[in-house]
Amino acid sequence: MFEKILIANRGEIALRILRAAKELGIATVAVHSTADSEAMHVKLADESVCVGPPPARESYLNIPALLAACEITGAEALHPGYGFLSENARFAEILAEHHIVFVGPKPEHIRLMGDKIEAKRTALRLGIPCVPGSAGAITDEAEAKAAAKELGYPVLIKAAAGGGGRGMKVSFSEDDIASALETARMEAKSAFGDDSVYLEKYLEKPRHIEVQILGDGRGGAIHLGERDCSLQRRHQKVWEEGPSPALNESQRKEIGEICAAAMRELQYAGAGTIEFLYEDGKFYFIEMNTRIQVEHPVTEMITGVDLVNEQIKIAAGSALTLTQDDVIFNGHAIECRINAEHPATFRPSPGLINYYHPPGGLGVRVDSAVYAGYTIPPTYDSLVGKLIVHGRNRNEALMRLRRSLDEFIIDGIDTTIPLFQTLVRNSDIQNGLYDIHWLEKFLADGGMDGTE
Ligand code: MV4
Repeated sequence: MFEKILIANRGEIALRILRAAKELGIATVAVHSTADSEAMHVKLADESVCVGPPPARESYLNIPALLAACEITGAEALHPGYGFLSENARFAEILAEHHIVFVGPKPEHIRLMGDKIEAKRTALRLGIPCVPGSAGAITDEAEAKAAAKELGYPVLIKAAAGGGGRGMKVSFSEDDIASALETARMEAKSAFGDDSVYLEKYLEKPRHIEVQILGDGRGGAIHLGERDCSLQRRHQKVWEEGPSPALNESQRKEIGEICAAAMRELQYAGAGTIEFLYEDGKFYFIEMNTRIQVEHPVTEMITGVDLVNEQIKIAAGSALTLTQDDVIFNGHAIECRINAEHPATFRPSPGLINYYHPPGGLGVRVDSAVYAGYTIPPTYDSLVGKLIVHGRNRNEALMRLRRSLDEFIIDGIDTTIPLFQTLVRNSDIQNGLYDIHWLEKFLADGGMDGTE
């Protein structure tokens, strides 16, 4: 096992990684920008290194500074968390060249899944069901028209370098496909520097369901069930839960086993998430994330498996010690992403937290790096913390969520807690009846009016 690990991240995920490292007896190195000198991850780490000024590009994304921090402290491994450099294949290669272990998949798999056309081609080859679409990149209008005619409208044009919804355009008929293609290419070029696009049948009312997997890089792989992340706003997940209210036991087992078998074939190493759209009882692969995700605690609560601990052991070269039969699904978990934003307008609200009182009790987990007296800088994302509740069934989890939200006090800034207090009392949410458009419709219909 490693003796020392560097955590190339900030906020709640830096703390999450620190906790896993400490439990494994590994010394921790925090890195931080000058905006984060007072951050909790810096206070809790054994050592810390300042890697640059506030902009992420000059600090948390500053590869030479991170290499120097490893060198100075003697860290043998680096955990990237999520965001920042977590899905940068070149960074993983550079670390390897410097004999530092990247806690994550092989660079070839990061690169493969970063190209959405290649990812889909691979998924098809591995027997994962995909959204019907063009076989590869679409280069001109004639090709787009032919593919769309074959699929039937509406179709969706997506950026090969995309993900997260940027560079996506729906086309409803032959009349608008040329302009959709043009716009998608332009957006893809400016967002990713790559104007390659592909085409898919547009699914109108799907849910977003993702399968958590772990692979050991030598042909061992298991799945840890699914999370339903349909409740989102502007491609930002808001509420995640597992198991999905839409699936039954046999569907869960079937899609999980397909994913695990694919990862064994790929010899995938580390934690990964295979994302699907789910509509009318069928799964459609859209992309794969090759990192630990924000919502990983949902899976930890229902399986009892420490995913970050597993990531570190795999990176150190261990074979998986868990078998599929060791993964026992227990009850239901819900995560709410609490942001420093106004609950109705979503206007960012950085600033000083005067008073902080997190909820507790049975089945309640709070992953956060804030404290009373801490000032949230305006520089990074607005996640203040995650409230995760667990119950023996979905109803118990909902009851626990309701009372935890009512207990949670964060004074001095606006947070999205009131949004969740409204959602947990909504009958569609209580009945699990929602798709990827539900939350935006709810907000547009004035669901949070009166909170302004
Ligand atoms: C789709 C889709 C409908 N049909 N693909 C958005 C982000 C990107 N990762 C994939 N996305 C979508 N792909 C087809 N063929 C609808 C979306 C989509 C979406 C997906 C998941 C969660 C929220 C979403 C919100 C809007 C659109």
